[in-house]
Amino acid sequence: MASSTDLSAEAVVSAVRSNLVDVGFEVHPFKIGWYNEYVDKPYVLPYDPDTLAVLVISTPRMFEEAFKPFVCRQHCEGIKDPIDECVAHHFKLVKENFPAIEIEAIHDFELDLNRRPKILVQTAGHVAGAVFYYQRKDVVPDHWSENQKIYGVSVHPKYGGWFAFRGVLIFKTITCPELVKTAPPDVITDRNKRIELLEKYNMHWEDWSFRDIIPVTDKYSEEQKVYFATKPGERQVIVQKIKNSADNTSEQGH
Ligand code: B12
Repeated sequence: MASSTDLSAEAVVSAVRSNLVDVGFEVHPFKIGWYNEYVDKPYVLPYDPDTLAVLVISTPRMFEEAFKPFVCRQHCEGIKDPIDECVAHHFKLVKENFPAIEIEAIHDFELDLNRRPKILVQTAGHVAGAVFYYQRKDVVPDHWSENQKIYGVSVHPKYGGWFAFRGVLIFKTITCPELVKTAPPDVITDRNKRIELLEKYNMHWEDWSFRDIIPVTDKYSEEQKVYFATKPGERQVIVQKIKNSADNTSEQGH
């Protein structure tokens, strides 16, 4: 267990990785200053620019390796969102690993008092060098009418759109002046392809097609797709099925 504040940033990141990678997450360090350079004032995080933060992403494996074991251990009735609770559980385990360090964990779904997201995970993913964030301004010359709102979307080099941002952990007392910034892989360089990506994400996101904009090494299982396509209030049935099939498997094993 890591317990001292004089831990190096490198040691912290490698300990966080060993907590999270085996259960299907990716961990990407960045400096708070890199993030703050891009975002507008209301989103600026109030820390020294060299403060260490890590972005946490869930890969397609997270459903099998973290979520299913989590729901099988828990009484999920009454839990607001089992995926969010599962991620919160794993963030808590990371925090417990560093009792001497003050850590702020910000989930992707958290809002501030003005109902703005507390963290813009796509920008964090870009500055961490993990996933390129394609925005309207990356299509030059512009393609849409002035009053049309086009939301940006991040594309993972291995999983395309088959991943989710889960949040950021900020290690308040750890600075990492030596961390080197790397550019995220620009996997969609062609203007027409960027237009296709942004239109699929903005206009047809429900058909999942934006997620396959590049060839991928792994994607969500059918069961995982069904889970995410189900309205949050109706997901309990699927959770129950996962629990039942785990019970059956363990009975067969005895
Ligand atoms: C609010 C929200 C929505 C809203 C509004 C969307 C929006 N982008 O504003 C609605 C409800 C419409 C929505 C819908 C969806 N969403 Co949504 N949503 C969010 C949420 C919670 C906040 C986004 C937000 O408000 N951003 C604020 C604006 C102002 O940020 P911005 O446009 O990026 O602007 C900043 C950057 O431009 C930056 N900046 C400036 N210059 C530069 C330069 C560079 C180089 C960089 C990197 C940055 C940068 O500064 C600006 C801020 O000052 C995020 C999670 C999160 N916490 O970020 C998920 C998120 C964007 N949603 C996501 C998804 C998947 C969806 C849906 C497909 C539904 C779903 N959950 O399955 C749909 C698809 C969109 C659609 N067609 O409707 C994913 C996207 C994943 C990805 N691959 O990119 C996210 C990241 C959630 C997650 N946990 O993974 N969403």
